Amino acid sequence: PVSVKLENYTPYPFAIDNVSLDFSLEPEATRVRTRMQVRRLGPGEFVLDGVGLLLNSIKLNGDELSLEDYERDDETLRLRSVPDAFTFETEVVINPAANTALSGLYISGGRFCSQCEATGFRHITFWPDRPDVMSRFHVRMDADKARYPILLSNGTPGDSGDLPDGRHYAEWDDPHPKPSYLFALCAGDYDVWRDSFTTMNGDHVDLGVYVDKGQADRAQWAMESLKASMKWDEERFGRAYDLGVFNIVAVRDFNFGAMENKGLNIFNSAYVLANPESATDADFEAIESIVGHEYFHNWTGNRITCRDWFQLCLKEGLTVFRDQEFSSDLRSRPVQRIKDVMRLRGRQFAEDAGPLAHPVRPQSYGSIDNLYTATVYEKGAELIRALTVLIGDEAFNRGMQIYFDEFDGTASTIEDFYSCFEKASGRDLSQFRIWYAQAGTPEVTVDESWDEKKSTLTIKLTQKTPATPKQSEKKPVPIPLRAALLDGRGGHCTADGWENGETVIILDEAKKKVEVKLPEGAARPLLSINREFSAPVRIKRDLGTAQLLELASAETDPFNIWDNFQTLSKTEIFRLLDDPQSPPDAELVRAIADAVRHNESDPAFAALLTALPEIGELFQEREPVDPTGLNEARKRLRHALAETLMVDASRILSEPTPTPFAPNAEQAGIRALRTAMIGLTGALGTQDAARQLKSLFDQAANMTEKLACLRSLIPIESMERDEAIEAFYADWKDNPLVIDKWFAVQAGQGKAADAERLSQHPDFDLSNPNRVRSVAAAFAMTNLAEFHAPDGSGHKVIGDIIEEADKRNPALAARLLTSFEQWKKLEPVAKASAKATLERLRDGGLSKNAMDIVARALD
Ligand code: B3K
Ligand code: ZN
Repeated sequence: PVSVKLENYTPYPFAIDNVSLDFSLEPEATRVRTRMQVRRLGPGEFVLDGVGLLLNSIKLNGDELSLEDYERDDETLRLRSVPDAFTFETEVVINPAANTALSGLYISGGRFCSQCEATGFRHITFWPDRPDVMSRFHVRMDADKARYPILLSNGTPGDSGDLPDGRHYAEWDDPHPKPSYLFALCAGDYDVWRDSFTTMNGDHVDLGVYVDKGQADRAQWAMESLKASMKWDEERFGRAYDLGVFNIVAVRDFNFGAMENKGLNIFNSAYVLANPESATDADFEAIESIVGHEYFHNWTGNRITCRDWFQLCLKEGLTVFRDQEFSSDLRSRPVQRIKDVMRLRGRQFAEDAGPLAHPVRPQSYGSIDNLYTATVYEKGAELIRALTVLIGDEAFNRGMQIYFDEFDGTASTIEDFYSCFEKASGRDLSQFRIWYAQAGTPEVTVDESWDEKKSTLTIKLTQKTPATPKQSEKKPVPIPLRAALLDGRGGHCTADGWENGETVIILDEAKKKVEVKLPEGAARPLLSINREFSAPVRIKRDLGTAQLLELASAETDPFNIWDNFQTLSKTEIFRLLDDPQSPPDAELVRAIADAVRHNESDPAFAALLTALPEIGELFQEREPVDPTGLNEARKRLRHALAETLMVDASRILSEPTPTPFAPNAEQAGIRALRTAMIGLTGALGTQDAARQLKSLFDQAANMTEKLACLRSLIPIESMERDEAIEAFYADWKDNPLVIDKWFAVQAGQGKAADAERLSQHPDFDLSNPNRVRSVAAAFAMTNLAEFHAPDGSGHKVIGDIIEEADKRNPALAARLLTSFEQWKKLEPVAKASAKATLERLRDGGLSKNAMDIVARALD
């Protein structure tokens, strides 16, 4: 497979200052006329991207070109010689109704919508489809007025009016130069939830959330989230919105979460629509965070965009960092941090440890769609966070302002971005940038010794990044570790250079020794390290259970309190795996239960304490790994925890759930603890538990608890389970987002046969990514023991779905294929089955996107 290389970047030799697009919308034959003003910047041919376009005409300075004037292949249009300044016009015809890949202009629910990042625009018209060509877009479209009464594009509306034959037209103008990947068009019949916002500069902005007919009230939370985002970016980063209109359109068929098109964000309806009856707290939280994320892109992504796709983390890592901060400010910072780290460890650490590992800024890629990874997003965000620890908040904030001032209106690079923080901090950050070039998760070993006589604690730190594909040699990176000296009584010990007993240790060499002198006669302090998870590393510390329990009770950082229990649980699960006859450690179980009780006043945090590490995380610590055995071991520990907490669970669940429902953090926290108790009840696995869960299911006043009951019931074979599955479907069959959840809980908790059965269900729909993911991703990415079952049944069912999905939607299939990323670690039987499945897929013929993943996985 051919790959694109960062080192081959060359600037585009032309500027296109202005472009007019004229769409005549028809589902099967949309005519697109493009007229651009072109100006030469340097030597080179005039080459445009264009894929699947039926070309009607080309004009240069008004003159029609003939076949010998240009060259065309499947992907480009090339003119060898052109004047230094000219007008270029094309007319093409495209077929949105046949666009099942959902990239470019397509139809969802009978309405037109578009998705252009990264390379969708070339499916709409001929254009230099690369992020460093920025133009002012003027859009005109016409369509049948009855079927498509609302016509939307980027920027602000201009002229509109009626046309003969029941058609009408509208114009949109976007004054901000932008790359083609931010272009958007939507046309159809929608209901709108409207509101407005006044910026800190006093500018009025009309806001609209466009949804399916009859669902306007379900757009309210997205609107609240949008206004909160606009306000937060003003307060935290001094960034105001820059157009008179901001619209969000919800579509059912969408390849990922949402898209930050200038002034016209397009969202997967799963991240827009919510009401108290049908949405869970996780839904409300995700909507808030994704609306924020896309809005924050207006400054980090749109006004300052990427020079090329290698710089993707420049907008994505930074914008994830911004949305995490937004959620932390709106909700609970420690709880947010724990959730972000769970996601990082579950997805990014796994990616970093397998055949798909790549640097946050890679040197090459095979298929750009496959670069939208946990590494670019989540590790990219962690690097920004580590930077804030390294240079301090003040220098970081100054650096951000320099970035906004200096690079506004440009297509930038990681080097540009870091130059701002070098200016702000006065430090050389070249070593920090190694983080961007090196794949793999650094492992930090922490070794302490205490010299009683000298009252000195010696901390020995070493770092090592494991080899990753095509990168065997690794350099040390600067690792900022927040640290504290704990006194064991809930406070800190003071020492030289440790203000309030806290400091940041920068481990920037392979080895480092830190000596901490405490006052004479001081008792040995306990070391708390990587507080708040200040650096995205794995910490290795040779501490026994007793020492870890002591540390957990002395901790003052909520993140580390949680993390100590994670470490303890991990060790215990591995012990149970190796010794299947031995009972779970009663002392550990009691300690977790006590911590849960102790933190009941912060129920969201207490709920997280009940969560044992997921199989996906445990996977990373063993090779070869036996997922079935791991799952059994984990279940035994969970069962013991459930028994210990049952009295508490009964008490907590007998209290009334908060009413009236509000999606705020406070109520969500209470429901999170209730949900955790529902989960533990399910972990008992008895018929009695099934009866209890069914009665909670019947009474549940909100979707969070109802779904938790259903999820917990699924693994317990019982009449109650079957009734709940049926009742839930009957109640919600007309709401596709809720039915997605119904599919997902069954696939996520069931066997391969269940996933197979669900994929044959009449409501399973290969052309809808949400529905496909609700079975395939829920099974393959959250139900690892069943997916990797040694008989190969899990691999087969997912392989079959991927094979079918790939024929229509390569981006979707490629994403699902990443579920195989850990196959090389599997025990021999499951490993052979995974390999055979990948080979079968490869040999059967795959799309370029899917082949890119399979080839790298098998390499
Ligand atoms: N920028 C888009 C992701 C586009 C994915 C293209 N394959 C959404 C986001 O990250 O905000
Ligand atoms: Zn993004």
